[in-house]
Amino acid sequence: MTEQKDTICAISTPPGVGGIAVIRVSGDDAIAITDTLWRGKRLADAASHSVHYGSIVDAQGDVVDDCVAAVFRAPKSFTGENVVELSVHGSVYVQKAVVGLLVEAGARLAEHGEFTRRAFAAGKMDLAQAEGVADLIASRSRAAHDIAIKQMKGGFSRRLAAMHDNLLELASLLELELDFSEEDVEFASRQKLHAQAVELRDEIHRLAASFDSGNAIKEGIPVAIIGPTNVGKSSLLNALVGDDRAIVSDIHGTTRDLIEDTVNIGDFTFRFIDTAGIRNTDDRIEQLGIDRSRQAIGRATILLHVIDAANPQKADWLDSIADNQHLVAVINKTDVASSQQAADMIPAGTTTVEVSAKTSAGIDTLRDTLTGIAQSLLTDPGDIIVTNARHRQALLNALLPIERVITGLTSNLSGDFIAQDLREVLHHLGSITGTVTTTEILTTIFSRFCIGK
Ligand SMILES: Nc1nc2c(ncn2[C@@H]2O[C@H](COP(=O)(O)OP(=O)(O)OP(=O)(O)O)[C@@H](O)[C@H]2O)c(=O)[nH]1
Ligand SMILES: [Mg+2]
Repeated sequence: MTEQKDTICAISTPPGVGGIAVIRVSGDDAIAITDTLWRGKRLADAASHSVHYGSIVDAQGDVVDDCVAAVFRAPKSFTGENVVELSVHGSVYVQKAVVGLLVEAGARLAEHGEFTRRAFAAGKMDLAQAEGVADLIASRSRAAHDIAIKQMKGGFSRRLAAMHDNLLELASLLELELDFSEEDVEFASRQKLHAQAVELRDEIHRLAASFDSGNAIKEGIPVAIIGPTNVGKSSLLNALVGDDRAIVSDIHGTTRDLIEDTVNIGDFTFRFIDTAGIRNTDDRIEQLGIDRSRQAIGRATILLHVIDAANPQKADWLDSIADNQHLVAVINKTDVASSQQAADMIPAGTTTVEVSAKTSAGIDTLRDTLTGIAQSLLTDPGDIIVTNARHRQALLNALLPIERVITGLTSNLSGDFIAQDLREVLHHLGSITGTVTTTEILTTIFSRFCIGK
């Protein structure tokens, strides 16, 4: 794979006006190109990792802005190439003018994620770490940030490397067995190899399964607010997000469609989904809304089952809840009615919170209950959690051949067949960190990054 080595430039700070904007230049000629529009101490003479005050001038020699240039020389830079970072005043005009001058001087506008792609090509980080950088930039909560920074710092990559080593050891033990097969000597006990393969399979399985929680933490944990009409679901959404997000009225069937809002509580981002009240209806539009409510049940990590204390009713959808979903019964309107009758209808063992969406009584307790559940999604806070769909797919792809390895070892299959399956496992795990990859895969991954990253 050949990576282009031309010099690229881009505005690395967000679009719009700010106090300062950073323009990044990277490539063999980054320093020489910047020097052509630089007035101040020649950057070509500057040491690596040094900062300089000077001006940017246009073709006529007129000053566009005063700025600070930071110089990083290859290979000790983010991309491994010569890099100049210009901190200019954050005017949109200045930012565009400086980029325009850099392009006139021979740089090219960077594509999405091109700086990080070059860092990957230079071996500064592997693919999983590069994706961690993107997740870190996108993180909105402490929990999402913690997972991203662990990935960026190589936590996941180290775990994969350990698995890679174990697989190689398995393969080499099998090869030994093959080399001496004529002599009828068994070098590695198949039982031991089997135990090792099972351990690897369980690890791959655990990592793949952690995606559901990981993705929920990254994107916002989906919490569906479900119940009959008029129980106060929309009022509860408004109380939880602290805003008049959904229309509230005493008319049954007010909410017709899913209404979502995202809010941070504690270390987590939650995505609340208010739904149409479930009841029998002849109204076609309302029925379409109720169908969506039932679909929302299937997609939620947490279900808030809202019950009206003054008018508790049985729910027909409780049976459809999956094992990995968390149910919380929320008895609402406790400001006007006793919760006793409602509590009697809730299946034993269900987490129950009594609230009044109207007065906000109990809402803090409900928030605590939600963060408690979110915390439990991180089974072991120190453990690796997969948040990237590409990584999960690669892990699932690796599960099939590792299962074949296990069956092969129990059924005394010849070592060379097993070794072939082992290689396939290695291939899929390697695709996560990018030891095996193609230009198309790289282009797809980095196109999701922002320009200037
Ligand atoms: N007293 C009291 N009234 C409440 C409370 N919560 C909601 N209400 C009232 O109950 C009625 C229904 O509230 P909504 O939030 O619209 O109920 P909903 O479950 O979203 O109803 P649908 O959208 O029709 O399914 C409104 O008149 C609210 O003011 C509460 O805690 N106490
Ligand atoms: Mg409603």
